[in-house]
Amino acid sequence: MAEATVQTSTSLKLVIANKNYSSWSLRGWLALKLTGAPFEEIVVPLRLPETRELIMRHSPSGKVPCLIDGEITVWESLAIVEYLAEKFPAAGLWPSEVGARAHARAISSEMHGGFLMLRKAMPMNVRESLPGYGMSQDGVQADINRIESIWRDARSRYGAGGDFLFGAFSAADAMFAPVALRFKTYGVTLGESAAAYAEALLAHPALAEWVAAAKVESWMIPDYEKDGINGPAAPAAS
Ligand SMILES: N[C@@H](CCC(=O)N[C@@H](CS)C(=O)NCC(=O)O)C(=O)O
Repeated sequence: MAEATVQTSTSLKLVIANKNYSSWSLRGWLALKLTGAPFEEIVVPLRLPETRELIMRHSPSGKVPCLIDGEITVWESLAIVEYLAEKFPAAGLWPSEVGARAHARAISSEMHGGFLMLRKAMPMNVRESLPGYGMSQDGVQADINRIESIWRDARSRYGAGGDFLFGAFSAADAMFAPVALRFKTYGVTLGESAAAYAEALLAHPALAEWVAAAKVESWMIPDYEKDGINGPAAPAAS
């Protein structure tokens, strides 16, 4: 069995990969959850011989997430967010105030295109606890510092109305949610403000639902497990 579906009576379908490992899937899924619309979930596990063929049945890029709304197919997580924001304006995926909205889009784009060192060194692995792993790679701390600064800045400028970057949970939080999961898995130490925000993200019911589902998946990708990623940094030579 390689493709799992959860059926609902809806024209919306979201193709995603393993919940334990697929951070981009999580972003699209959270955005869709935020709309409150029912959808059919199609899960294609990564790194199996049939993975590419199964994804290509739905997504022309060969990557997930991919949203299918009747005749319309949208791939790329940020494009999915924009499509959903247009289709479900009442869901408030982006902040309503123009400056906050521009800021939310800027940091979401920064997440989408950046933090390559962090993403490579600390692959998402929801069910694992690997404190210290991944920190040995150059550039990872710089990525963490920039993310902390993005979080602190948004929280202090726009976050007063709630626990999230722009107060209420928005698409920007969906974009950064996998980072909070990585910080938890790899035991990354955060400053007070970033730690409180990460905790709020992890406590969000939609994210908790994803995590619970990830934990009961049986697929295993060795490259993203303990022996496949860099271990804790060696002690500095004296
Ligand atoms: N830029 C894309 C990235 C999507 C992506 O890389 N998805 C991975 C899963 S996390 C994928 O589909 N990989 C296909 C494969 O490994 O065969 C987005 O924002 O959606």
